[in-house]
Amino acid sequence: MTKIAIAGSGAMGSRFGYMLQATGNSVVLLDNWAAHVQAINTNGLTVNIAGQAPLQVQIPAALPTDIKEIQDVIILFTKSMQLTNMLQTIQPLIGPKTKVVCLLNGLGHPETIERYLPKTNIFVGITLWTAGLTGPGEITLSGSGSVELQNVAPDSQNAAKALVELLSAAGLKAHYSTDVLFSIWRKACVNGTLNSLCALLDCNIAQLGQTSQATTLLTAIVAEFSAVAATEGVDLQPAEMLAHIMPLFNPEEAGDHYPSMHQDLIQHHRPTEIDYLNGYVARKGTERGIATPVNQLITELVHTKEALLIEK
Ligand code: NAD
Ligand code: AOT
Repeated sequence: MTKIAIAGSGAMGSRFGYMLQATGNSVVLLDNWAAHVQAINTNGLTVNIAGQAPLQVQIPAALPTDIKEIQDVIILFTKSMQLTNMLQTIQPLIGPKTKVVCLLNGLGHPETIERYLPKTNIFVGITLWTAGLTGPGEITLSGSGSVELQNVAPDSQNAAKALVELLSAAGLKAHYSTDVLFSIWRKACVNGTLNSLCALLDCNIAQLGQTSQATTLLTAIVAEFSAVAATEGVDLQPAEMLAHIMPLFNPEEAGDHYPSMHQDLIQHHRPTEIDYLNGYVARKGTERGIATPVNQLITELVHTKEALLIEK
């Protein structure tokens, strides 16, 4: 039985924790939202799946400061801006053999995690699963997804493959990636176009796609992502990237979806992950002498909207 802590158990962390416990692992959900932790411990995690009666799943939850036992595996699932704080808090749970997995959206997370543990124990990737947090102790799940994962240190390939097995055994459809940095950049570019524009323009993905300006906007953002990705050895071809994003406008794909940045900023007046998407490209571009005016402006506009909407 693998001992797994989910560090950040909002929508996605709860989904992964629920699926991993269901296949016989020992899972604890860690989260800083006290009402959420209390609701899970009192009533179980409520899991809503379309067409099924809600499940009440008994699964232990705790504040990150309340657990001190060394874990076999820790899966990080905070929002990007909460990652450093979570890594600091969970230090007592990390032993010399603890494997730490990061599937957050956004750029720069491996470098952040490397400040807290050796590269040999760090595994990064992306996931196409989704989830919603409907209230304290309650998640809503729909659709299917997958995970791509790779080791950061070259000699940790076997450990990465064992993690892929662990996730796949739980139905999470994990795959070992041989170029996860490319996948991370490609997903960040999807989020850096669709999430930021839909949040700023208050629309869903299909509505953005119906505007005559969409192609111009996407082309300008993607060109800068591509130029900065190249400085990290990632070949993000602008034409291929646009060909990857455009089909998502279709309601059969992701058209009906309001991206998570729209949900965070416009619907719930919460801080966004902009500094790890367009903000990362703007910052690294400036540091490396690459012009990134479009991503700089988008980052400033999202921060301005945060200042207008988020109560201090
Ligand atoms: P989330 O917003 O559900 O949870 C993140 C944290 O915010 C949790 O600690 C949660 O408890 C806290 N939180 C949420 N609502 C709160 C409230 N009302 N009061 C107090 N605290 C609250 O985050 P998520 O959607 O699970 O995302 C985690 C990471 O996974 C992010 O990097 C995200 O971009 C990425 N991701 C999300 C999805 C998705 O469908 N949700 C899909 C792929 C990747
Ligand atoms: C998305 N959306 O990742 C994913 O909402 O953060 C998000 C997100 C895949 C395709 C289109 C949109």
